[in-house]
Amino acid sequence: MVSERILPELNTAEISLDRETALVLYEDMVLGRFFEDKCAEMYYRGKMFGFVHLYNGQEAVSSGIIKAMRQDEDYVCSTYRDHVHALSAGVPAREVMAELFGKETGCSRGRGGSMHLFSSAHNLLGGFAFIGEGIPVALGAAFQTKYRREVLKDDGYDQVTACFFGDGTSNNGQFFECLNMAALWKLPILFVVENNKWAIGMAHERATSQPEIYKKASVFNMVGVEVDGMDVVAMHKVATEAVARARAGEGPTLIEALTYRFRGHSLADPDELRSAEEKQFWAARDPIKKFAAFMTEHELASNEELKAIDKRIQEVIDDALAFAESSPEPNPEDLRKYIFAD
Ligand SMILES: Cc1ncc(C[n+]2csc(CCOP(=O)(O)OP(=O)(O)O)c2C)c(N)n1
Ligand SMILES: [Mg+2]
Repeated sequence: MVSERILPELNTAEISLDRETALVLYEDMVLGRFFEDKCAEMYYRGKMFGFVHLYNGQEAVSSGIIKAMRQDEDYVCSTYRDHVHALSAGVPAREVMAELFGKETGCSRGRGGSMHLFSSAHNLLGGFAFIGEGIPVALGAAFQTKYRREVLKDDGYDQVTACFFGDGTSNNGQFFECLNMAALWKLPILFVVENNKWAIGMAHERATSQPEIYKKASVFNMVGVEVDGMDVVAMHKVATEAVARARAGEGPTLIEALTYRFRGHSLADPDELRSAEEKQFWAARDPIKKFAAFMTEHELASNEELKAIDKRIQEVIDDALAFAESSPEPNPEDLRKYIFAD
């Protein structure tokens, strides 16, 4: 029997989730899942190239956090596992898919690919191939918000930044340096660690002296919380509280989401290091199935309504694929375009 670190079930009697929010969360998680499944299909059919890191299993983290924020106003900073964060932040599936095909219509004009999604329109600060690279960038976004508000006295700036990264990345120096600065300056930022137990083939407990990452917040006098990353209701609740704290000028939060990736590290990974038992344990906690059951149980939606959403989202994905495939390649004459700001 595997012994897994999980949290007690959320007491749903304490939760009041309205139908509108629930539908947003469900739809966003399904969008993420179907998008990634389509990527896997395209990759294995030889139509998509390069490194592709999928997010299956972790959807509750992206949807729960980002849907508690203001779309296009707040900032989202991702990693190389960035497709679903981009979708939750409002980047159209067409633009994300086209980017993965290296097309001119992609959100990074086809120059970035899977690990470098970017959208100024949706305040997506980027996907980053180097681990921990996004943390100082997110810190900078949070700093400029606070600087404009408090030093330049512009009340229009009250944005919150969400910075996502993995358990393995939390052992890197940027994590500690940026936590210190964020706490010192009370920056409006959420550090969201997606603890999926593995950093490629390195088990989390083998790589860190204190596996309970949220506890690392305390040495910086920061709020640290652990949350069930397979439960979108729990994620959304924690995110709503952290966003309110950040927006009120009360500073950052370190959120450790206990989650799991259902596929290998990347689509090139044969995924032979994790035991079948462990994979089965987490597969049984599928966040989408769990939330679908929650919604029907609490009469937030019927099974038929959920099926209709699934069908509609599949059409969005099919449309995104057709768009990506029929879009033009970047013009070789534009090779030097977008290297520097105009
Ligand atoms: C600075 C740097 N060092 C090493 C790597 C190689 N690398 C790519 S992913 C990864 C593991 C990251 O694991 P984690 O932070 O847990 O994120 P996950 O892949 O689980 O989402 C490493 C070491 C890298 N990309 N950048
Ligand atoms: Mg990890």
